[in-house]
Amino acid sequence: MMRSIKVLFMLTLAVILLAACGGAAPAATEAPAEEAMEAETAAPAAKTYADLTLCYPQLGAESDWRTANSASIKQTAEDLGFNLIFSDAQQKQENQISAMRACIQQGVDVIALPPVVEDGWDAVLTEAKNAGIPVIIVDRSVSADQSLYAAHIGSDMHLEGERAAEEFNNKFPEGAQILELSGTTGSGAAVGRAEGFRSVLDDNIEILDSQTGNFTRAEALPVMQAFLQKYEPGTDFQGIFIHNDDMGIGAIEALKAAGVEPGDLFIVSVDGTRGGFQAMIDGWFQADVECNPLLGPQVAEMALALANGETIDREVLTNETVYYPDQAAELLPSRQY
Ligand code: GYE
Repeated sequence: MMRSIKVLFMLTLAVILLAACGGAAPAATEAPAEEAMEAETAAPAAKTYADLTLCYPQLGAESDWRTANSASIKQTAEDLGFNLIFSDAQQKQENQISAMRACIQQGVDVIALPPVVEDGWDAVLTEAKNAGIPVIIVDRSVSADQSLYAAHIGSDMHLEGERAAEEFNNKFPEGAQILELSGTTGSGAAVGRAEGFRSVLDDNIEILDSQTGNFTRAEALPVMQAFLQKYEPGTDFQGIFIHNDDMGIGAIEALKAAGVEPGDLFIVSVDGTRGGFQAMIDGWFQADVECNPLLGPQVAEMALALANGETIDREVLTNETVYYPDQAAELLPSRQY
């Protein structure tokens, strides 16, 4: 009896000791090691919007178009629940570049860049590429090699220019002289619109002068005033092609002050903002070529796809039209920007 108690005691002691010394350890550590191996080889779980950080180094706040574009990306971030790093470069490329560098430093998932001008992006795009951060070029284009960015989402600026030219061709079959108030020098929007315009404009329509108003109301006003010092409206020129509605609104101020009446000149603008619609209702613009700023949802969708390594379309163009004064009053209340 005594002996069997002793054996039992010894056995119990052995079990306790074994456990304490880690005798059971091999079995316990082997299992997690196997799991870890499996986790390494299995595909990582797909990212959702909750895991996504998107950097949007906005180029500025120069126009109603831009305000609507910023609002669209911010609203989309709120609706879908991704983390948005937003900045405003005040139309300065160097500010956009530093904002991008800060985002690269932070290791964001994707950068969506609306570039203020076309040239000068190679260095920072290469930095993003080397860091493994895909870049979507939004709105305006860049001249950098396509291998340096993932895709472009935006409008066909060349087509917008062509559409504007068609309005002048239809209005002036006998020819005319016109002025051009162009957008930011070197920007994809201004370059594309100017080229598209010239590629379709009839030979008998002469562009008497072209100056930039940098896409703002404030800068367009003195440019229009200077035009009016040089050229007599109606006599020297019959129309104006204006690269965006905000500059159009600035120009209207100068025209009003000079005693020009709505309809005296044939004015075609671009964007289709509420301000542009009002200018059509008031008789100042005879056509407004649409350029849609509400790109947030498309940008977000592509950013998530890129973050998950999916293949995407390299060029996504926005579907657009031309608006005329006869629809303006009816459509104005439903305009979102
Ligand atoms: O037309 C103008 C804005 O790049 C398409 O920029 C955009 C242009 C737009 O300032 O209003």
